[in-house]
Amino acid sequence: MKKRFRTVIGFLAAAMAVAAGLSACGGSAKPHIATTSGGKVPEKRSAFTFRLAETHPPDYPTTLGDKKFAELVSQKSNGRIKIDVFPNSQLGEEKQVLEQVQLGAIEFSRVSSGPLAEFNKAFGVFSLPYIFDNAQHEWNFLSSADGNKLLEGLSASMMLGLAYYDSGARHFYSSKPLRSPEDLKGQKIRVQQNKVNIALITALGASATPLSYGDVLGALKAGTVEAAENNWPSYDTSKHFQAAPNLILDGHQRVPEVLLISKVTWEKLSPEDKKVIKQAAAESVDYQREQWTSFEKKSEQRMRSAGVAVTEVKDLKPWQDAVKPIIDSYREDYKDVLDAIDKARN
Ligand code: GTR
Repeated sequence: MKKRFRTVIGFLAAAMAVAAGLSACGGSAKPHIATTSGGKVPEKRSAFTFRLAETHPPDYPTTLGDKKFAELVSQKSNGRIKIDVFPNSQLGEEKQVLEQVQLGAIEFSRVSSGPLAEFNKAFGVFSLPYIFDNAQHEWNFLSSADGNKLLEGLSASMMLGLAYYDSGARHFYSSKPLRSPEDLKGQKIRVQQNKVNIALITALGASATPLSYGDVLGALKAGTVEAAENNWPSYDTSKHFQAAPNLILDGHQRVPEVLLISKVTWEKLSPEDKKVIKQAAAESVDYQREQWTSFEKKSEQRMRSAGVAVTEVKDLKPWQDAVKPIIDSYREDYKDVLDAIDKARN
């Protein structure tokens, strides 16, 4: 009887410890709990273990940025905070991951501003075509107070933006030859899931099919879409080039990547841990951008030697003219941020 009573008490104590641990670090974090068998908790054990969802493969530049971030968080917290990076969409496609992040079920993620725009409208500005002249212009804006304001604004969507990562420029590619904007007319083109993209494709006289990233290769192979668009590294690692081997270097968008944390998790962290996370995120950016630059070059080389038909665009004017109605129709909605982007021009 006595023994049974002790077991029940032991069980209750363990359950309370789990509950206390969970409430201290967010719903899905896995706290380490002292054993009741008298064993000591090794000093190096993490207090928190969080998950970070990533779409791309382990060697992709965003994943390398995530890993650098996780490593810096571990260092700065003396191993108290552990972040496990899950690449290859193991935790779901970006839209589903963002829903989980809002609930606090996934604590961290790196996503593209493209799908993020359906959760926080401000991020739709990055899907507008040709708003940045080049990478320098884009980064002038992203590193400015106005760029940071967008990250902070994610708080209204139950997340907090920690940093931007590089994603270069996006170009159209198709199973059919592409030499001018006219060639896109009538094609079914896969886009990242947001409204601005649908308007953009419509303005080009084509038909937009919003799909999750993971569904694009199958759709291109099956012919349910004929074309898509992305940067060199995604075109390469997703193997979209196998089904859509004609690429035109129109550079219609520069859609930054965002590293973010669930607001549910954020609010449970101490001020000291919040600082660690913010600093680690900021410090991981240079590394991610270096990885981006070298991977982008390698991907381009790989694609050219794989026999992709690449069309250079000498004059962007016909492209910019074709999509101008989009900018005009969204100018009011994004007035402040578009003004800030104009100001960030060199
Ligand atoms: C990539 C981006 C991914 C994903 C993908 C897409 O450039 O890094 O996160 O959003 O584009 O087109 O879905």
